[in-house]
Amino acid sequence: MNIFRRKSKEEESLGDRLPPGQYQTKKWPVLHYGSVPRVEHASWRLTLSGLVDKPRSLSFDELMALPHQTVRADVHCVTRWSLFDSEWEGVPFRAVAGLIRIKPEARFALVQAEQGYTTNLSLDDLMVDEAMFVHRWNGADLSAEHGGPVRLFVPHLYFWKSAKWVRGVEFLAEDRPGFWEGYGYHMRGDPWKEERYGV
Ligand SMILES: Nc1nc2c(c(=O)[nH]1)N[C@H]1C(S)=C(S)[C@@H](COP(=O)(O)O)O[C@H]1N2
Ligand SMILES: [Mo]
Repeated sequence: MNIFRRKSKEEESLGDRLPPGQYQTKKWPVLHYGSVPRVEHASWRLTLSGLVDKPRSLSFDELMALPHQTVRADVHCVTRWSLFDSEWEGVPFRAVAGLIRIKPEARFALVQAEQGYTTNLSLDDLMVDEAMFVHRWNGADLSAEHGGPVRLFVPHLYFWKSAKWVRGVEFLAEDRPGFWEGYGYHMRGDPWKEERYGV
């Protein structure tokens, strides 16, 4: 039997903005493995390690001193919800990477978060304009539930790559699976190609 569901008028008007297999959610879900860690701004640090000339760690104030940007973007969770049109404010990944000398052989990163959550991305995916460390959403401080004080934000990939409660970036020559990738999620995770599972 061939079952399919016709798109509603509203879904059709979303046109090319909804990646294949996704639906739009109006309310922003909270989704993560484990409990919500409470991280104080004063004790938050971001550690840059691996293939760098000198490892370095940044305080929240040091992050705030870097140039900021606000990006209006859609995000897409692999569990099929997509949230459209919110405003994400933070510091471009590139601005943080500019503080250190990344060795030329580094091509990937393993991003580390509280409670052992990790996710892998290529440096090409992290160096795009919209990739950033986000600390505000729709004009308010990012809540703890959504990864505050600071989360990674890479909207062109499935949202599991946008690590909440981010703590570090390890620069690597070879790609290495993170938490979900180790359970079979895709190493890159492009929602437009439906890279949900597999390499
Ligand atoms: N540290 C951490 N970051 C995480 C996750 C997680 O379990 N732990 N889940 C990811 C997944 S699967 C999604 S969809 C988004 C959800 O972010 P939200 O709760 O702000 O919607 O966070 C991502 N970042
Ligand atoms: Mo997700």
